[in-house]
Amino acid sequence: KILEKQGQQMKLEIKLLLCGKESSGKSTLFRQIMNLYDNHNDCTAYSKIIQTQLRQNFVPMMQFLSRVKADIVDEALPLFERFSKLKTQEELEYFFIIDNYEQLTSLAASASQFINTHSLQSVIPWNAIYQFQEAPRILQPTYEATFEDVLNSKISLKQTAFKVFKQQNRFLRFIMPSENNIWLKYYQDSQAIVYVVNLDLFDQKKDEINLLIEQMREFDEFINKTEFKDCEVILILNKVDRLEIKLTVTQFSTCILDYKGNNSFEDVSAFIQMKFQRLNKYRKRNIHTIFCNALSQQTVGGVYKNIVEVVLQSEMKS
Ligand SMILES: Nc1nc2c(ncn2[C@@H]2O[C@H](COP(=O)(O)OP(=O)(O)OP(=O)(O)O)[C@@H](O)[C@H]2O)c(=O)[nH]1
Ligand SMILES: [Mg+2]
Repeated sequence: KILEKQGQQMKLEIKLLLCGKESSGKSTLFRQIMNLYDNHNDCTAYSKIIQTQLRQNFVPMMQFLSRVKADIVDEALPLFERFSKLKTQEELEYFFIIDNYEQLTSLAASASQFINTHSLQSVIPWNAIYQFQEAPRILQPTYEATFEDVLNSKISLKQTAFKVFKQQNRFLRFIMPSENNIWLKYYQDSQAIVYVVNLDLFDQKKDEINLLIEQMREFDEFINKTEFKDCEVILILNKVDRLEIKLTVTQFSTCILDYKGNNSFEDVSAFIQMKFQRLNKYRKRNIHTIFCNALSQQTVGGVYKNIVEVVLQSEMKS
């Protein structure tokens, strides 16, 4: 009977692949969806990890601030000389949580303020800024991570690669393909690909290649595999909040050389959307584009509804 039930569920199941470059926001998106539709919440388990991330960010943050000649660093130098001499995990913990709590939290506050007043939000990773702003809370010995903290930190999902959501008598199964492709056989009969792109990378390069262009190339290569020719493709252009902030200080056309338009968010985002859409090699299926800020619960709620609509409609067609 159980087997029969499982068999029926398999037939009612819709497989979605959740893909995209590392740090594009797959886990964040997934966490939000779980929180909205599955009441899933495991935040306090991450308290220690988040504290450790913040401690580890202190030194690079100070090095960065000293490069941009922030005077708050001078005051902090004696503190960091002592810090660099620490060796064991206990020493570190003691240093951060008990010994220098007052000094470190006031330093974090000055650093956050400096970042804001000098419009440096676009050059520092978002999770570092967030944790610095929240330092007085995070550095407390009794700190318990909130959902907000987990979303805004860089924490991978471990065991959730096969999460199923029930939707109008159907089951949506989200699958995150692993890098070494051992699941390739399993995910070949997927109905949809949810592909997450990190817009925050448009002004960055690796080996002389712009990282937005690089994501277009990877997207092209992935979605145009023959085994996916009948798959719906849902393209999530994520981190729009970062794109918007960066466009206030960076000219898009200096990063993407074939862009000839103005620097408004509307024109730039329309251009990016058009570039990705054009990569579709199979006319029979569509690329559905959704702009997203995965940190916003409301936005992700809309994105999820959109995804459900696309897959259920494509089911009716076939
Ligand atoms: N500002 C901003 N940050 C985001 C957004 N989505 C995700 N992030 C942040 O980006 C970082 C990476 O997000 P993850 O969800 O861990 O990325 P991932 O795709 O799962 O990365 P891997 O597991 O390494 O493949 C985290 O620090 C998130 O807080 C967004 O829309 N806006
Ligand atoms: Mg992840």
